Amino acid sequence: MNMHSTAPHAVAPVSSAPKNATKWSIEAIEALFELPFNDLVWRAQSAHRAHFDPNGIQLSTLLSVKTGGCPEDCGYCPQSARHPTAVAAQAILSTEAVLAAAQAAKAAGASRFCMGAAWRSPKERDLNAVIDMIEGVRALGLETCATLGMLKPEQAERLKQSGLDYYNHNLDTAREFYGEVIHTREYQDRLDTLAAVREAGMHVCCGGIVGMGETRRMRAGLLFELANLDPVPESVPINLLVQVEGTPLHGTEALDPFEFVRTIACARITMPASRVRLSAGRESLSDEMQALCFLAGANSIFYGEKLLTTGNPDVQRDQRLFERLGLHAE
Ligand code: SAM
Ligand code: DTB
Ligand code: SF4
Repeated sequence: MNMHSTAPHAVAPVSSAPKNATKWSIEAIEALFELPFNDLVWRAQSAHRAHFDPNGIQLSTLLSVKTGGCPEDCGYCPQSARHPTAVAAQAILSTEAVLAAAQAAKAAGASRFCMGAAWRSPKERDLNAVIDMIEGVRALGLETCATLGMLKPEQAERLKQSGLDYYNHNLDTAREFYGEVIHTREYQDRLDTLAAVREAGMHVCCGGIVGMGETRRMRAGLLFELANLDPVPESVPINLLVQVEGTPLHGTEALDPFEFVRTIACARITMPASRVRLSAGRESLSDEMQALCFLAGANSIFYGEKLLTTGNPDVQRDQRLFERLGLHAE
């Protein structure tokens, strides 16, 4: 078994961004959710096989380059300065520290390195520092991704010029539920950032979180928003809420694990050519549950023992899982 990617790390031109031939309605997505589980997973697996190697999983490693002290109030997030969590605010990391982590991620087999910062949006000085990191990570032969908060068109343009391949900015949830989770920025602000990223010519990584107390219709509503972005995001992270003490969403009733698998399957069917990433929350999932998620069309994971501030399965556990399931990194 080889976690080391053999595929070249060149990123496909943006003109290849998937267009969705099907315009999905919320009702049509809800109807998918309501299918018998076996029928749903079969449809998802069929869509998956039409577009991807069914046993290939893309590996992205995350690093928090600026942790905590965030002015936003996202109800799920341990990094908000407004929530009494154990996460302390830290200064931005040095480029050297970031490159050491990127080198280690590459050696462990990751193909993409994602840098996250707890900002509402980057200031001029922040952006200059991150650009230095991006150039260094790219020089190591890794794909680059960043998630830095809201961007203005000129900031997106500068990131693109520095060689940033992907920008992650999530819609997080359905429009109708959004206002219950986040009060410091609007849904439209997120759409504006996504438009700026697209306009600058970068690949879009955009997904959301489930298990925040939303209804099934709202899960369908999130996928509706994502699948109707034009072009569709190349990368779609589906996060299962990691409940952190001190955050407003700590104590939310846990989602039925099969409903999580259904969400992955619906993402795969509605965005058949996109990478669907089994994202936060993997540490709490059994190997069997993860196998179901891969069967339902997930073909990317966050790889490495930490997400931004919370835990993730360690490399040995993932290597063993890949071995047991005959999966390979790509
Ligand atoms: N501060 C930037 C922003 O929010 O735009 C970038 C980093 S932010 C931590 C990136 C994403 O992580 C959020 O949009 C959310 O989807 C996800 N996230 C944060 N905390 C989470 C949690 N406890 N469980 C699951 N996903 C989480
Ligand atoms: C995404 O959709 N999930 C990642 C990444 N994009 C930046 C972040 C998950 C964060 C989980 C909570 C934490 O570790 O702080
Ligand atoms: Fe800040 Fe991002 Fe966390 Fe929201 S999700 S509080 S913007 S770090």
